[in-house]
Amino acid sequence: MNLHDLFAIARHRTPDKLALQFRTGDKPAETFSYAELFGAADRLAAGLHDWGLQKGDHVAFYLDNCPEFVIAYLAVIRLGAVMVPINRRYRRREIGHILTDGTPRLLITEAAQLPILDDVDAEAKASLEDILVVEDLSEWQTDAAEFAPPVVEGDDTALIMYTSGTTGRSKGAMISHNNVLATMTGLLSAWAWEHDDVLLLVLPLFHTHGLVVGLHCALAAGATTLLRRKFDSTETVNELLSGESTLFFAVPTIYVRVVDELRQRSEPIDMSHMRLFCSGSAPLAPETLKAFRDLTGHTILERYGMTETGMNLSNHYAGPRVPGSVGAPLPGVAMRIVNEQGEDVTPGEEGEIWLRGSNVFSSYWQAPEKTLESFTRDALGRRWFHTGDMARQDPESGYVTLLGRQHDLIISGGFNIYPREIEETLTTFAGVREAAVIGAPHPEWGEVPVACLVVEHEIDEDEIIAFCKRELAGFKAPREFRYFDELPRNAMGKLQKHLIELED
Ligand code: MCA
Ligand code: AMP
Repeated sequence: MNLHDLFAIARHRTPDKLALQFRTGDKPAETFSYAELFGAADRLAAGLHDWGLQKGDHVAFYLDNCPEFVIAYLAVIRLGAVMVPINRRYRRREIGHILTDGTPRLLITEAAQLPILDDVDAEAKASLEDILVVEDLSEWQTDAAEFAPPVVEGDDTALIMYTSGTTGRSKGAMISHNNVLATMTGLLSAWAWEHDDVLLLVLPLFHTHGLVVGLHCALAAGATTLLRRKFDSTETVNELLSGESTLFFAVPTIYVRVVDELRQRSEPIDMSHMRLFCSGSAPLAPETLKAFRDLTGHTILERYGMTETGMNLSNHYAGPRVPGSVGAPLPGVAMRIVNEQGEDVTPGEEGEIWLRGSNVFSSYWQAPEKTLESFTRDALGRRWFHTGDMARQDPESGYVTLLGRQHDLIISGGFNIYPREIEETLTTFAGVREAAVIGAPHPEWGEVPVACLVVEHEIDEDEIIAFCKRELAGFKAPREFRYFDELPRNAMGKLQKHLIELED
């Protein structure tokens, strides 16, 4: 079974139903029925096939949310080709790495992003044979009447998603059709998706949260997606109050902003038409959950996922929804919590989460050693994926509380920041001898990067910030700089970040 086999159910059962409505700013909404959306995808698949796109080829997407993103994605996976999404906030260095490592033949983007791509080193773009600019999408589409898509199996790769670069360079997690199907079927049942659900989707489609948890589940359920180019707190609250949607998924930063916006409203807040609000990708502060409940009457359902594994744990839809907890394993997900020796801890004790299930990816693209160190085989030969997330499971309820991460990772507004990558960038700036980047708590973003520097002479902070923003996504630029005579290191010379004191 592949993803299209599942989408085909709604496509053929409810061809005239609204599959996708897209709106940005004041422009009129664009709408696509199931027949129109999949018809457009078929025509593009036929055109891409004529261009020479083969099963297994990689296609990079550098796009904000738009209908063309969805159409192109459906076309690419229809051909058994692989989407390699790139975070739209990424810049020269990050884009260069993904293009170099991911070797896409084709890149799909918007005309407005071409200058950013021009800034990327030519060697990084060596594998690219063409760029599809979505404004010209119709020129790439051909008649699909005679088009016969190749056989795509469940084990074929659908996505390569770049993530977790604890070494400074992110790696591509190869996600198969079966992996995505496992997450979708788990969520469709656990969250009681229905065909008359209407999802307001403001999360970016280049990450699992927006793409798999949002778009895929909606298409598989035969539901409607109200896709927005980006999140805007005023527009989102207006839409949530308008009564059109039933589902809303977001990261905690978005809920913090929605709470602020709701507090400024004088009109009555009626969200009785909403069926479910979910949060994930970063810890939802219990205060945010409570404030949102006081304002709307809805208790946000928190869940826990990962790019490599899709969705893992969730609070139960029918309750209880426990503040600060990510709930219990979703259907089909097996979990262990283990100590440093890889032995199961006694329930209630802290340990690392290990997972297995059809949702778990098989390997990292061209990184066999990283793959090997990310899994452990048990006595029965079953592979368990090491999440790096520390947790404790309540012995009675089975609910899990996440306690932090083993690896050096900052999560800001739901985007991952690998300190090593910023450190490497900072030390190429004239005058910076050493750099350590650590996460500082922040009420809106959750965490923000703070740079601890050893400098050879005074540096201009505005200049170093501008330098970082040219090389990397803006959200990775340090929010603060602290200066040290030396950074704490152990006898082996390894940086001891936990010994760095941020207090003045
Ligand atoms: C934008 N900025 C940020 C972030 N986003 N700073 C810190 N952290 C961020 N996440 C900065 C920009 O650099 C810019 O500053 C300024 O904010 C305004 O940028 P803008 O693009 O207008 O920001 P925004 O649209 O308000 O974005 C905030 C956001 C966005 C909507 C919360 O960050 C977002 O969509 N986050 C969701 C990410 C997500 O979907 N994560 C799921 C991945 P300057 O101009 O100075 O540069 S995790 C996943 O998929 C796993 C599987 C899971 O469990 O879900
Ligand atoms: P990513 O690598 O972008 O897929 O991010 C996955 C990581 O996000 C996980 O390993 C967790 O550390 C974190 N994460 C996801 N959901 C939650 C949550 N509900 N609470 C806390 N952390 C989360």
